[in-house]
Amino acid sequence: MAQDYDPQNIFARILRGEIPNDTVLETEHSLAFRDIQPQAPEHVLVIPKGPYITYDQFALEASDAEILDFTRAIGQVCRMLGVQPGNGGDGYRMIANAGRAGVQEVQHLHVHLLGGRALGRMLQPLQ
Ligand code: DGP
Repeated sequence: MAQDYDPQNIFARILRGEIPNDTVLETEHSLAFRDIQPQAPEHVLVIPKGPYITYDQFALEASDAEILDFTRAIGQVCRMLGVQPGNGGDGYRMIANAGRAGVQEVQHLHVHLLGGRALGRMLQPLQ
């Protein structure tokens, strides 16, 4: 069963301006801001402004304009942070946690962009 979007989640409140944030980029359909608990020197969250919870839901239900804007915003933030490989950047990791198994804490779609240090392997291999 699809999960209901909770308009009181913390990122919805950020989007309404009820909670301050350290904005990196704002576009028509997306907002990028620094994570409050950074796990790397560069740790930015990119979120769509629409009420989407997970990436799969966004990918299947968002408008073309929202998907284009969100995708371009992610690319732009990588360039702004200078983490894109080549041109001086050393690389980054993009993570979208979803649901219980993905350990998603905030129930509004967000992509983590992490960089500025060696990030190690993604996950431990299965035994
Ligand atoms: P996730 O596990 O993918 O749902 O990660 C949620 C992230 O959101 C976590 O890295 C901390 C961040 N976060 C939680 N509350 C706030 C907040 O009020 N402001 C900002 N900037 N980040 C937050």
